[in-house]
Amino acid sequence: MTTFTPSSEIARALKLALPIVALESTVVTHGLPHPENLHLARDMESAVQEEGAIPATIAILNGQVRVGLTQAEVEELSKAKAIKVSRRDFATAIVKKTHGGTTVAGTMLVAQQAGIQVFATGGIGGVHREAPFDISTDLQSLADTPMIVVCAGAKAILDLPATLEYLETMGVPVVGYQTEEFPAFYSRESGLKVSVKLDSPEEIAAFAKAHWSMGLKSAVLVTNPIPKLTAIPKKEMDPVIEKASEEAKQKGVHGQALTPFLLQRINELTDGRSLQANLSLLLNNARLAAQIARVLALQARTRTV
Ligand code: PSU
Ligand code: MN
Repeated sequence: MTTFTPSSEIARALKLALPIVALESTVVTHGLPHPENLHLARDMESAVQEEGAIPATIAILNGQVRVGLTQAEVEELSKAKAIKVSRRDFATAIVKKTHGGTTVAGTMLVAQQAGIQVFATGGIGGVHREAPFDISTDLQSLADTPMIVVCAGAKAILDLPATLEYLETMGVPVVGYQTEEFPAFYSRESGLKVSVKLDSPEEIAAFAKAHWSMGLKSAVLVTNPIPKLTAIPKKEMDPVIEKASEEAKQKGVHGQALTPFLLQRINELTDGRSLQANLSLLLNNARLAAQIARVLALQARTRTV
Protein backbone atom coordinates (compact mmCIF):
# COMPACT_ATOMS: atom_id res chain seq x y z
CA MET A 1 0.00 0.00 0.00
CA THR A 2 1.54 3.26 -1.06
CA THR A 3 0.06 6.16 0.78
CA PHE A 4 2.64 8.72 -0.25
CA THR A 5 4.14 9.93 -3.51
CA PRO A 6 7.92 10.34 -3.58
CA SER A 7 9.59 12.74 -6.00
CA SER A 8 11.78 11.05 -8.61
CA GLU A 9 14.88 12.19 -6.71
CA ILE A 10 13.67 10.67 -3.44
CA ALA A 11 12.54 7.45 -5.13
CA ARG A 12 16.05 7.08 -6.54
CA ALA A 13 17.74 7.97 -3.25
CA LEU A 14 15.62 5.39 -1.40
CA LYS A 15 16.50 2.70 -3.93
CA LEU A 16 20.22 3.45 -3.67
CA ALA A 17 20.08 3.82 0.14
CA LEU A 18 21.58 7.32 -0.08
CA PRO A 19 21.47 9.52 3.04
CA ILE A 20 18.13 11.34 3.25
CA VAL A 21 16.90 13.93 5.76
CA ALA A 22 13.16 14.49 6.18
CA LEU A 23 12.07 18.10 6.69
CA GLU A 24 8.73 19.26 8.09
CA SER A 25 6.47 21.83 6.45
CA THR A 26 4.33 23.32 9.24
CA VAL A 27 7.23 25.69 9.78
CA VAL A 28 6.63 26.84 6.17
CA THR A 29 2.82 27.00 6.28
CA HIS A 30 2.25 28.16 9.85
CA GLY A 31 5.55 28.85 11.61
CA LEU A 32 7.14 31.70 9.68
CA PRO A 33 5.84 34.71 7.71
CA HIS A 34 6.19 34.97 3.92
CA PRO A 35 8.74 35.36 2.31
CA GLU A 36 11.03 34.19 5.14
CA ASN A 37 9.26 30.83 5.06
CA LEU A 38 10.16 30.30 1.39
CA HIS A 39 13.79 31.33 1.87
CA LEU A 40 14.06 29.13 4.92
CA ALA A 41 12.62 26.10 3.12
CA ARG A 42 15.16 26.52 0.35
CA ASP A 43 18.04 27.21 2.74
CA MET A 44 17.22 24.09 4.77
CA GLU A 45 17.33 21.98 1.63
CA SER A 46 20.67 23.56 0.65
CA ALA A 47 22.10 23.02 4.14
CA VAL A 48 21.27 19.30 3.92
CA GLN A 49 22.82 19.08 0.44
CA GLU A 50 25.98 20.90 1.49
CA GLU A 51 26.53 18.18 4.09
CA GLY A 52 26.17 15.48 1.43
CA ALA A 53 22.62 14.29 2.08
CA ILE A 54 19.34 14.58 0.20
CA PRO A 55 16.50 16.69 1.61
CA ALA A 56 12.97 15.31 1.59
CA THR A 57 10.48 18.02 2.46
CA ILE A 58 7.22 16.35 3.43
CA ALA A 59 3.89 18.06 2.80
CA ILE A 60 0.42 17.58 1.36
CA LEU A 61 -0.42 19.11 -2.00
CA ASN A 62 -4.03 19.00 -3.17
CA GLY A 63 -4.70 16.07 -0.87
CA GLN A 64 -1.64 14.10 -2.02
CA VAL A 65 0.95 13.10 0.59
CA ARG A 66 4.30 14.04 -0.93
CA VAL A 67 7.90 13.19 -0.03
CA GLY A 68 10.32 15.60 -1.70
CA LEU A 69 9.04 18.74 -3.41
CA THR A 70 10.23 20.64 -6.48
CA GLN A 71 11.27 24.29 -6.10
CA ALA A 72 7.98 25.38 -7.66
CA GLU A 73 6.02 23.22 -5.23
CA VAL A 74 7.86 24.66 -2.23
CA GLU A 75 7.01 28.13 -3.50
CA GLU A 76 3.35 27.19 -3.95
CA LEU A 77 3.21 25.80 -0.41
CA SER A 78 4.81 28.93 1.05
CA LYS A 79 2.07 31.16 -0.42
CA ALA A 80 -1.07 29.04 -0.66
CA LYS A 81 -3.63 28.36 2.02
CA ALA A 82 -2.79 25.16 3.86
CA ILE A 83 -4.02 23.33 6.93
CA LYS A 84 -1.74 22.26 9.76
CA VAL A 85 -1.46 18.48 9.55
CA SER A 86 -0.72 16.43 12.63
CA ARG A 87 -1.74 12.77 12.90
CA ARG A 88 -5.46 13.41 13.19
CA ASP A 89 -5.55 15.76 10.17
CA PHE A 90 -4.28 13.55 7.32
CA ALA A 91 -7.70 12.24 6.33
CA THR A 92 -9.10 15.77 6.39
CA ALA A 93 -6.43 17.02 3.97
CA ILE A 94 -6.76 13.94 1.74
CA VAL A 95 -10.55 13.96 1.53
CA LYS A 96 -10.88 17.74 1.18
CA LYS A 97 -7.94 17.81 -1.28
CA THR A 98 -6.25 20.68 0.53
CA HIS A 99 -2.61 21.63 0.91
CA GLY A 100 -1.14 20.75 4.28
CA GLY A 101 1.95 21.58 6.29
CA THR A 102 3.00 18.52 8.28
CA THR A 103 3.97 18.96 11.94
CA VAL A 104 6.69 16.94 13.63
CA ALA A 105 4.13 14.18 14.29
CA GLY A 106 2.77 14.35 10.74
CA THR A 107 6.21 14.37 9.16
CA MET A 108 7.38 11.41 11.28
CA LEU A 109 4.39 9.34 10.18
CA VAL A 110 5.19 9.83 6.50
CA ALA A 111 8.97 9.59 6.86
CA GLN A 112 8.58 6.29 8.71
CA GLN A 113 6.43 4.86 5.91
CA ALA A 114 8.98 6.04 3.36
CA GLY A 115 11.87 4.42 5.25
CA ILE A 116 13.64 7.67 6.16
CA GLN A 117 15.49 7.46 9.50
CA VAL A 118 16.60 11.02 10.14
CA PHE A 119 14.46 14.13 10.48
CA ALA A 120 15.37 17.77 11.17
CA THR A 121 13.00 20.31 12.69
CA GLY A 122 13.18 23.50 14.75
CA GLY A 123 11.43 22.71 17.98
CA ILE A 124 9.13 19.86 18.89
CA GLY A 125 5.68 20.41 20.36
CA GLY A 126 5.12 19.40 23.97
CA VAL A 127 3.05 20.04 27.04
CA HIS A 128 1.66 23.58 26.99
CA ARG A 129 1.76 25.90 30.00
CA GLU A 130 -1.46 26.67 31.82
CA ALA A 131 -3.31 24.28 29.55
CA PRO A 132 -3.27 20.88 31.24
CA PHE A 133 -4.92 19.16 28.31
CA ASP A 134 -2.92 20.64 25.47
CA ILE A 135 -0.25 18.05 24.87
CA SER A 136 1.20 17.96 21.34
CA THR A 137 0.78 14.78 19.29
CA ASP A 138 4.50 15.20 18.61
CA LEU A 139 5.18 13.54 21.97
CA GLN A 140 3.09 10.50 21.11
CA SER A 141 4.87 10.20 17.77
CA LEU A 142 8.26 10.37 19.47
CA ALA A 143 7.04 7.61 21.78
CA ASP A 144 6.18 5.17 19.00
CA THR A 145 8.25 6.03 15.91
CA PRO A 146 11.86 4.75 15.68
CA MET A 147 13.59 7.72 14.09
CA ILE A 148 16.36 10.20 14.91
CA VAL A 149 14.78 13.64 15.33
CA VAL A 150 17.10 16.63 15.48
CA CYS A 151 15.68 19.77 17.12
CA ALA A 152 16.82 22.74 19.21
CA GLY A 153 14.85 21.52 22.21
CA ALA A 154 11.17 22.03 22.78
CA LYS A 155 9.76 25.45 22.11
CA ALA A 156 10.36 27.68 25.10
CA ILE A 157 6.66 28.59 25.11
CA LEU A 158 5.99 25.13 26.56
CA ASP A 159 6.14 23.68 30.03
CA LEU A 160 9.63 22.25 29.58
CA PRO A 161 9.89 20.17 32.79
CA ALA A 162 6.52 18.54 32.05
CA THR A 163 7.57 17.89 28.45
CA LEU A 164 10.76 16.16 29.60
CA GLU A 165 8.81 14.08 32.12
CA TYR A 166 6.45 12.92 29.38
CA LEU A 167 9.39 11.94 27.15
CA GLU A 168 10.94 9.98 30.01
CA THR A 169 7.66 8.18 30.69
CA MET A 170 7.45 7.22 27.02
CA GLY A 171 11.02 5.93 26.83
CA VAL A 172 12.39 8.63 24.55
CA PRO A 173 16.08 9.35 25.19
CA VAL A 174 16.88 13.07 25.05
CA VAL A 175 20.39 13.48 23.68
CA GLY A 176 22.24 16.75 24.21
CA TYR A 177 24.56 17.42 21.29
CA GLN A 178 27.81 18.50 22.95
CA THR A 179 25.81 19.67 25.98
CA GLU A 180 24.48 18.39 29.30
CA GLU A 181 21.72 20.98 29.35
CA PHE A 182 18.40 20.69 27.56
CA PRO A 183 18.37 23.62 25.12
CA ALA A 184 15.31 25.89 25.09
CA PHE A 185 14.95 26.74 21.41
CA TYR A 186 15.78 30.51 21.38
CA SER A 187 18.14 30.06 24.32
CA ARG A 188 21.00 27.63 24.87
CA GLU A 189 20.07 27.24 28.52
CA SER A 190 17.00 25.98 30.36
CA GLY A 191 18.31 24.82 33.73
CA LEU A 192 17.15 21.29 32.81
CA LYS A 193 19.26 18.23 32.06
CA VAL A 194 19.25 15.96 29.01
CA SER A 195 19.37 12.20 29.56
CA VAL A 196 22.73 11.78 27.80
CA LYS A 197 25.40 14.01 26.23
CA LEU A 198 26.88 12.84 22.92
CA ASP A 199 29.56 14.64 20.97
CA SER A 200 29.60 13.47 17.36
CA PRO A 201 27.32 12.19 14.58
CA GLU A 202 29.11 8.82 14.87
CA GLU A 203 28.28 8.59 18.57
CA ILE A 204 24.65 9.49 17.88
CA ALA A 205 24.38 6.80 15.18
CA ALA A 206 25.86 4.18 17.53
CA PHE A 207 23.53 5.30 20.32
CA ALA A 208 20.43 4.98 18.10
CA LYS A 209 21.53 1.52 17.03
CA ALA A 210 21.94 0.44 20.65
CA HIS A 211 18.55 1.94 21.59
CA TRP A 212 16.71 0.07 18.85
CA SER A 213 18.68 -3.12 19.44
CA MET A 214 16.71 -3.37 22.71
CA GLY A 215 13.52 -3.73 20.70
CA LEU A 216 12.34 -0.23 21.55
CA LYS A 217 10.18 1.63 19.08
CA SER A 218 10.66 5.11 20.46
CA ALA A 219 12.56 7.89 18.73
CA VAL A 220 15.97 9.24 19.70
CA LEU A 221 15.51 12.97 20.26
CA VAL A 222 18.71 14.89 19.53
CA THR A 223 18.73 18.40 20.96
CA ASN A 224 21.16 20.75 19.27
CA PRO A 225 21.61 24.13 20.98
CA ILE A 226 21.06 27.24 18.87
CA PRO A 227 24.38 28.79 17.68
CA LYS A 228 25.83 31.27 20.21
CA LEU A 229 25.73 34.17 17.75
CA THR A 230 21.94 34.14 17.37
CA ALA A 231 20.93 32.78 20.78
CA ILE A 232 18.74 34.97 23.01
CA PRO A 233 19.46 34.53 26.73
CA LYS A 234 16.72 32.84 28.78
CA LYS A 235 16.42 35.82 31.12
CA GLU A 236 15.53 38.01 28.12
CA MET A 237 13.11 35.49 26.64
CA ASP A 238 11.24 34.60 29.83
CA PRO A 239 9.29 37.89 30.21
CA VAL A 240 8.48 37.97 26.49
CA ILE A 241 7.08 34.44 26.60
CA GLU A 242 5.15 35.30 29.77
CA LYS A 243 3.54 38.28 28.03
CA ALA A 244 2.65 36.40 24.82
CA SER A 245 1.19 33.50 26.84
CA GLU A 246 -0.90 35.91 28.92
CA GLU A 247 -2.27 37.53 25.75
CA ALA A 248 -3.17 34.13 24.30
CA LYS A 249 -5.06 33.35 27.48
CA GLN A 250 -6.94 36.65 27.43
CA LYS A 251 -7.88 36.18 23.78
CA GLY A 252 -8.91 32.56 24.33
CA VAL A 253 -6.44 31.24 21.72
CA HIS A 254 -5.97 27.50 22.11
CA GLY A 255 -5.53 24.19 20.25
CA GLN A 256 -3.74 24.20 16.91
CA ALA A 257 -3.79 27.99 16.74
CA LEU A 258 -1.80 28.46 19.94
CA THR A 259 1.73 27.74 18.66
CA PRO A 260 1.47 29.99 15.55
CA PHE A 261 -0.07 32.79 17.69
CA LEU A 262 2.72 32.66 20.27
CA LEU A 263 5.51 32.50 17.68
CA GLN A 264 4.15 35.56 15.89
CA ARG A 265 3.65 37.60 19.06
CA ILE A 266 7.12 36.71 20.31
CA ASN A 267 8.56 37.84 16.99
CA GLU A 268 6.80 41.20 17.32
CA LEU A 269 7.86 41.60 20.94
CA THR A 270 11.53 40.90 20.12
CA ASP A 271 11.59 43.17 17.03
CA GLY A 272 12.30 40.23 14.77
CA ARG A 273 15.19 38.81 16.80
CA SER A 274 13.28 35.63 17.59
CA LEU A 275 12.69 35.08 13.87
CA GLN A 276 16.42 35.35 13.15
CA ALA A 277 17.08 32.91 15.98
CA ASN A 278 14.48 30.53 14.60
CA LEU A 279 16.03 30.55 11.11
CA SER A 280 19.52 30.07 12.47
CA LEU A 281 18.66 27.06 14.64
CA LEU A 282 16.69 25.42 11.84
CA LEU A 283 19.72 25.50 9.52
CA ASN A 284 21.99 24.31 12.30
CA ASN A 285 19.70 21.32 12.83
CA ALA A 286 19.52 20.52 9.12
CA ARG A 287 23.33 20.31 9.00
CA LEU A 288 23.63 18.01 12.01
CA ALA A 289 20.82 15.76 10.73
CA ALA A 290 22.58 15.46 7.37
CA GLN A 291 25.83 14.47 9.08
CA ILE A 292 24.01 11.78 11.06
CA ALA A 293 22.23 10.51 7.94
CA ARG A 294 25.57 10.18 6.18
CA VAL A 295 27.05 8.10 8.99
CA LEU A 296 24.00 5.80 8.97
CA ALA A 297 24.11 5.39 5.18
CA LEU A 298 27.81 4.63 5.28
CA GLN A 299 27.32 1.99 7.98
CA ALA A 300 24.46 0.38 6.06
CA ARG A 301 26.67 0.25 2.97
CA THR A 302 29.68 -1.29 4.68
CA ARG A 303 27.42 -3.95 6.21
CA THR A 304 26.15 -5.11 2.80
CA VAL A 305 29.53 -5.30 1.01
N1 PSU B 1 8.50 25.11 16.07
C1 PSU B 1 8.52 26.31 15.46
N2 PSU B 1 7.53 26.60 14.59
C2 PSU B 1 6.54 25.72 14.32
C3 PSU B 1 6.52 24.46 14.99
C4 PSU B 1 7.53 24.21 15.85
O1 PSU B 1 9.39 27.13 15.69
O2 PSU B 1 5.67 26.02 13.52
C5 PSU B 1 5.44 23.45 14.67
C6 PSU B 1 6.05 22.05 14.48
O3 PSU B 1 5.63 21.56 13.22
C7 PSU B 1 5.46 21.25 15.61
C8 PSU B 1 4.13 21.93 15.81
O4 PSU B 1 5.35 19.88 15.29
O5 PSU B 1 4.46 23.30 15.70
C9 PSU B 1 3.47 21.57 17.13
O6 PSU B 1 2.14 22.00 17.11
P1 PSU B 1 1.09 21.46 18.21
O7 PSU B 1 1.61 21.96 19.51
O8 PSU B 1 -0.23 22.07 17.81
O9 PSU B 1 1.13 19.96 18.11
MN1 MN C 1 -1.65 21.38 20.85
